[in-house]
Amino acid sequence: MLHFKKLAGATLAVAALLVGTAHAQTVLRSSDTHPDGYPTVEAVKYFGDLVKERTNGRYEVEVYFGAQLGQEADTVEQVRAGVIDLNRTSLGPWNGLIPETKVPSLPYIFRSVDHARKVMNGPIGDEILAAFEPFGVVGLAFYDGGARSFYNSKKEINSKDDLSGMKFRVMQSDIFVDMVAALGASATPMPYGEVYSGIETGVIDGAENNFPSYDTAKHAEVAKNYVMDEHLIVPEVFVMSKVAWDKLTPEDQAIFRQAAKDSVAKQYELWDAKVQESRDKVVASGSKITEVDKQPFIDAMKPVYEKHVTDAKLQDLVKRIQETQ
Ligand code: GTR
Repeated sequence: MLHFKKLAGATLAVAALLVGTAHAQTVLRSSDTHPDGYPTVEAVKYFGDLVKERTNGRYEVEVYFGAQLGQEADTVEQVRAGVIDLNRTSLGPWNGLIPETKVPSLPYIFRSVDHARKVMNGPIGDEILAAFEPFGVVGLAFYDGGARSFYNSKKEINSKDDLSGMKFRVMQSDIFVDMVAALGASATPMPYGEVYSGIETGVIDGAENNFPSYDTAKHAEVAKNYVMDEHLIVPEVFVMSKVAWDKLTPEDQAIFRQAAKDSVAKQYELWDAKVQESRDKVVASGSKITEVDKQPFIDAMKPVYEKHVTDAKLQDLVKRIQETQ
């Protein structure tokens, strides 16, 4: 009897091991600079849920939010090297590497957030996602990053000329440096995580971002003047390291691609709610939001386009985006 029990126990243990092997689970690490609960973080978690469900638990995704794996510019290198498996960033940090990513990062390239969604979630977006592949990453999806506007700790901005001589933090991309210069101000590229103290200590007068970032990174505490010039609508991008991607079967690759596409609608829904929530929150805590005539801002961007839209391929991309209704 004792012998039988032992045998049964051993059989069970072996069976458990086999089941365990059949469901061998790979946990993929994904980076995000934003805190837990932010729409991009939640959209990637949702992607992870879909992947887990559709691969019967063989793959799981863990989101390292709040820049736990580093600032965006560093995580771009890490995902290319396969140190991290997945990454959600702005398109900005990719500009120096992948020419096609420069086009949706141009000031006033999109007429509205809806226009941006239409382009980035359609064939042009897919074309730009495909441009990542030669650089060691697979572009999976674009999320909405809303419109970015300037904010500062010094004064209310009522016209383009009010920006003259002021110092603003930008993301690490030449386009944004040139954009700020074209407006008569000066740009300091620096990591997102340093912006709060940069404003607080007066190293910079302000920065530029959408309402959810202005709110959750607490920039609204130190820079109360927000002007609705909406100079950029830079998409967010979700990518996978080619190192991790190449380990997937073609069937699993299809599951990952589809799950990423399926997470887009979720992100849009969360994003819209967050923009409203953050805007209400910053107003309640004393931020002053001013409207401004955007035309002088738009007119000032000609030299930025001339400098960065240099070859026929990028010119054609600009044209097709502008023509998208
Ligand atoms: C946010 C974006 C982040 C990061 C940040 C920044 O809007 O979601 O990924 O790029 O801006 O300004 O660095």
